[in-house]
Amino acid sequence: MTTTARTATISRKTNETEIEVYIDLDSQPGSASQQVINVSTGIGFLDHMYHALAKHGGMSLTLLAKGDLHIDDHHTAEDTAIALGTAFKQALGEVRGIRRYGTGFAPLDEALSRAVIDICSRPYCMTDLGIKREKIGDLSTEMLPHIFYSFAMASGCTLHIDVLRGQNDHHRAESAFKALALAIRQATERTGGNDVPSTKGVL
Ligand SMILES: [Mn+2]
Repeated sequence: MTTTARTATISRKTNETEIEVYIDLDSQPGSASQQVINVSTGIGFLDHMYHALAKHGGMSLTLLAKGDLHIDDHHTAEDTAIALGTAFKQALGEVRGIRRYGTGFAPLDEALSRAVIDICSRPYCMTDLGIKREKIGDLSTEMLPHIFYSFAMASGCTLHIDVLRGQNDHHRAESAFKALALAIRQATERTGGNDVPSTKGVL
């Protein structure tokens, strides 16, 4: 059975940010496509999170952003999440022949997160991250739930992301992104069939 490449290239430019994204959903170790990750948003901790998402999600990802960081990190964090969600949706194409649901649990030392995704064209996002610090590096922690929300809205996925425990806020955030990566990897896995995974017959 031949499989089509699941890749997308997005350019997104506003007065606040200029973003280029290339994504390949099928760069798991052992696949024909070598995994290449190049993330540069101008916000170091955000780069670290997107890099972890791509790495453990089995994706290749180029995400280059130039945002109005002289104002603050808000537009850059939000718009990169929108661009990433848009590219993810475009790369997946019609929701057909994939598992649709995915669950990921990722520990990072004392922290443990759970992410559940439904690739369903019904965008929704619930998060409980329990992060106390105002910033991690140059990223405002209030942007963390907003990044997941923006990704969910743009990709058309339902997300539930909970940090179940953890003392260190860097660990809490990173385990949440890694859990989402594992959930995405499971949900996007090809079933080998070509059915639409819904009783409605369309997603
Ligand atoms: Mn880290």
